[in-house]
Amino acid sequence: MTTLFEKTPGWLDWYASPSVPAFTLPPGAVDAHCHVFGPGSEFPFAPERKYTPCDAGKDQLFALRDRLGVSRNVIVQATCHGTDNSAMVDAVRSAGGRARGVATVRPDVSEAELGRLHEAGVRGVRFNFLKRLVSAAPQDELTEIAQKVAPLGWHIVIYFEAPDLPDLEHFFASLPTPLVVDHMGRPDVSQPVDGPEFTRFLRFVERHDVWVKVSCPERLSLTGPPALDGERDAYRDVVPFSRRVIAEFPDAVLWGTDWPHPNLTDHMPDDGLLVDVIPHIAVTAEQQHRLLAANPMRLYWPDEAV
Ligand code: 0GY
Repeated sequence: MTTLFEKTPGWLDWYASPSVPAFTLPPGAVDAHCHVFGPGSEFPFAPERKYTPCDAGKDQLFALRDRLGVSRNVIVQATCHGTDNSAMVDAVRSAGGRARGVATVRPDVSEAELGRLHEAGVRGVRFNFLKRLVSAAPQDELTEIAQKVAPLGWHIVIYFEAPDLPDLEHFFASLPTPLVVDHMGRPDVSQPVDGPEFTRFLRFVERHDVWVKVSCPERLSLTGPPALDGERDAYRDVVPFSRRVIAEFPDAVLWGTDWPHPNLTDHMPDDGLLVDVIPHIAVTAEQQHRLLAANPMRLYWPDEAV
């Protein structure tokens, strides 16, 4: 039976014809944060989801990968699929070793299931603290999950907003795995880059030795994409934040497109433009190599680290 889903009203679909970036990605570049949505007819969206997206399947993701000049993907379970990881796992398995996955699991997940996910290429789980995306899971349940995945050498991806860090930091510090923060901990970029909120985040990164994705300028920006057609200097207000993280922690940063960009409401980014932000935030060839290739390879493909 084909399942038909109606998109959340106002849903913005991914950008159909992204430009070819002006910036050439270095060899072996990894898009370390992207998702697949369905397709819903094959991989139905979860009943508990907070949004219903458009379809954005593995073939479309791989086409984007090739168009941008990306070599590998890390596919992060999207909340619209709940704890059913089958669309993500199918995409990872189909990538012929060129993808890894980050799953969402329940505390009662079995060792056998974790073993299957590992064999498919999953290397982490995601804990999401955004109330608009998930119903809050009790911390003891998350701790149970963390204890189950730690022996596999997995990490935990944490997604939270900057004002919530003070309440969450103690819990994060208790987790027994490496941590990877989505979207720089979602700073408010109208605040100064050396203001108290972002400085607190950077000291958290330093204290706990966490990885940071310098992703999602399109989600964080207040100035938005370029106003002029043909202008490629996008999301300027986010640049100082990303640049500071990369300068302070060049060996702990990752980059990703966030394709197909769930829940954007004012515009859908041209993924080619997102690539063109990179030389503004990683300003030397050495920083670019670490951000795009050396760091993600060390975390997700340690046997092939470059
Ligand atoms: C992101 C951000 C968002 C959504 C999800 O899994 C998701 O639904 O990650 C968001 O709405 O901020 O990382 O893609």
